[in-house]
Amino acid sequence: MDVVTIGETMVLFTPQSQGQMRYATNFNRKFAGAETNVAIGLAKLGHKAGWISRVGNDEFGKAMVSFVKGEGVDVSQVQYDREAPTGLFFKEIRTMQQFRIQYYRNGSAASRMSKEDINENYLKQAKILYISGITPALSESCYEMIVYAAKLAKKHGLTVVFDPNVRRNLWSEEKARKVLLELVSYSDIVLPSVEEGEFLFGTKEPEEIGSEVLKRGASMAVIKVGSRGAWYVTKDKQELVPTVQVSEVKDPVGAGDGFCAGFLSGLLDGLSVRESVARGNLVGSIVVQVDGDVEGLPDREELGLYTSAAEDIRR
Ligand code: KDG
Repeated sequence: MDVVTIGETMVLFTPQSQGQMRYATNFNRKFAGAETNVAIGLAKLGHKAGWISRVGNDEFGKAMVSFVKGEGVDVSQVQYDREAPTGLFFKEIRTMQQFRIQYYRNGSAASRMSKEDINENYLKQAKILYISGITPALSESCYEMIVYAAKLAKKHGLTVVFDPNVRRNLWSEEKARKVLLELVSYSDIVLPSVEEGEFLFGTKEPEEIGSEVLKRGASMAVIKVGSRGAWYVTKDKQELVPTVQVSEVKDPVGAGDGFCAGFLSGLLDGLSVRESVARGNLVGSIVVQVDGDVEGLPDREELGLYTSAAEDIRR
């Protein structure tokens, strides 16, 4: 396994109309969750990715596991929970610039995950553990599980990659900051957006965010600066890697996950940090041009196509 990830994936309902959700009567049903977005992105690029989670023993849970498996991700560590349902969320599209997320995930199957869901033998054969700041916000047992998994990963020499993914609707700011900073201290690579950097460290400057991350023991920070691209900061070097400009953003949700998949794919392929960040930028820019979190994630062949000729038409 190249990358193992742990987290909740939900059924995503997107209204077919724009405006307040109260007027929406028709929805598209998809699946999304930061961790599987990354795992699917990696699998589509030809890497081996595995997902640890719990889903409800319901129709949505079964469809979700089939979907994620169909995208090429190993789901052997996903448990069906008979006591709790699969979580849901809705993406309200007010305008093309304004999206609102409404969760229905309290008490979901995934929120009942605990240390017992982590199989040490499974985890230890991976190269990278990818975790996000969403999972510890789901419950106390999920928090304990993530800390346990990060420590196990360190013990077995995996690279721990952490995206803070601040979700203010899931917990208080105070608790979020405390736990996310704790998780930074267990990580080798931290991937915050500039807004998340400000939330954690009180500065908007990518260089300062990077140095705060490195001070806590990580070897690298990559700070996503929206349409400008991403800054990477290591002990020896730091620079901005500009991104490709897109003419139309259809759905910005999932861009950071696409970035992460592309970036980790680059590292797994042995590219330089700069080249890996550039691949992350490219994947993120493709994802935002398509509705849905995972539907725009490119496969390896397509990625070659995008890097060689943006206007190419295949007939
Ligand atoms: O990064 C995209 C995620 O935010 C979305 O898929 C939903 O996982 C999700 C969450 O918890 O917000």
